[in-house]
Amino acid sequence: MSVLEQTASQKAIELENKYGAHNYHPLPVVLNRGEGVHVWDVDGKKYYDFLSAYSAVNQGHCHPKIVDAMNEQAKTLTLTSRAFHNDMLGKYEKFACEFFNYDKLLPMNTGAEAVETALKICRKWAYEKKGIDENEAEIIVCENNFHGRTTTIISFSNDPVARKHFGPYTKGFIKIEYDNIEQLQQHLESNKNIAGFLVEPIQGEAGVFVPSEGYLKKAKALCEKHNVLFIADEVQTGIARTGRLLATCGDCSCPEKNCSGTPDVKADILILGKAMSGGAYPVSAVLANDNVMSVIKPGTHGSTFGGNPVAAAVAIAALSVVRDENLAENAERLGKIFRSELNKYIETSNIAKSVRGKGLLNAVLINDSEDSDTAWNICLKLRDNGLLAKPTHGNIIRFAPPLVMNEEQLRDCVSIIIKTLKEFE
Ligand code: IF1
Repeated sequence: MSVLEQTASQKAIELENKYGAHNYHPLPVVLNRGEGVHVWDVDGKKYYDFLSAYSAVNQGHCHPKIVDAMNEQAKTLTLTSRAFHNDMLGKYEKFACEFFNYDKLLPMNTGAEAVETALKICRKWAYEKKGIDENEAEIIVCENNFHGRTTTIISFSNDPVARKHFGPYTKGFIKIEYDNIEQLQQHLESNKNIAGFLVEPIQGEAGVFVPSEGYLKKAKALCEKHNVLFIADEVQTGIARTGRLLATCGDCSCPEKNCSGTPDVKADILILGKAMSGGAYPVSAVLANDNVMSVIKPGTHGSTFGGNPVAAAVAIAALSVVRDENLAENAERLGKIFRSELNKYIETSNIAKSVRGKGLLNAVLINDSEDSDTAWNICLKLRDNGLLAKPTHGNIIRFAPPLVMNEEQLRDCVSIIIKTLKEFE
């Protein structure tokens, strides 16, 4: 087909294929506009976004308060590096520390960088505070984890595609089964070199696995008992996604007037990313109290863009939106409606096996083998029907809309999802 005959979508996809590394297999749709819970493709077709850029756009696409904050700062001062002070970093650090109730914040940019930072802080604390012998520290992680794609992080992944031919791998990690408190206990009781336990409060990429009631609380208590740092990776589950400000819902300065549950745990190291900026800018952060963060001294860690003035302004605006628009409460309420309506359909469905999740982080298990392309084909049909979602693994489709969605829109989406699933019955 000549370039002239190509559609705008085909042209855009062809450019990516020709000039871009092929490190993704996107759904064939080319977007060029986002607003709130909607995105539009280059042909002007409107969609509900049910992925939210993997929970980075919790506040909705192009939230005016976040975009305005970004624009104002971008016209004033974008980057000083940390070689000098600026008037935005301290304000952001204070705002976020009070928001999540921690003494200190170390600003980074991506989720993986924040995870790496947390691992470094944990190891340094182990040697300098706990007294573990140098280079002997071990950090416990969970099978089927997803914490990013750096060499160290994929070293403790068990996803063969994410690991293959990226060795040699970083040592010092022990893998245990997710949601298995006995295994955690065994390792903590038998190994004096354990420095930390890194865990996703809900395993997102693995397929939205919600652990048993009380798992996180028991894990935190075991870590306390054995002087091990509990490290919560809330890059995907944090910032109101699961119906609470944090899935771990520590005793943070939760904006909820009446939080829906009793706080489970307060992580020793909290890792945030994605929706820290509402998807407008790369912002991630590691929060901890002074007893842990004090191991970080000048020269021990850094980043050119970490905590830059634009990131600072964007993050303050993004977190303010979460608080002022009660996004956690909204996610909690709409998530219950979503799972209730899907469960009613599932009772009589032969294509959908189950729905699980918390708040507006949910997934539907498709009744087909893991290696089938049914989930992918369902997502293609959802796209045709005006809703964008993507399978996580094989036969699991993640459904995670922006948290600014209202009940009418959610019910409209539920009917699109059920109508589409019925086409595969
Ligand atoms: C991809 C997955 C989601 C994360 C948790 C750290 C990071 C992520 C819990 C790293 C990032 C993204 C990465 C993106 C797809 C997406 C993803 F499918 F990969 F696993 F959301 F589930 N901790 N998750 O979920 O943050 O460095 O990306 O800012 O790499 O394909 P990042």
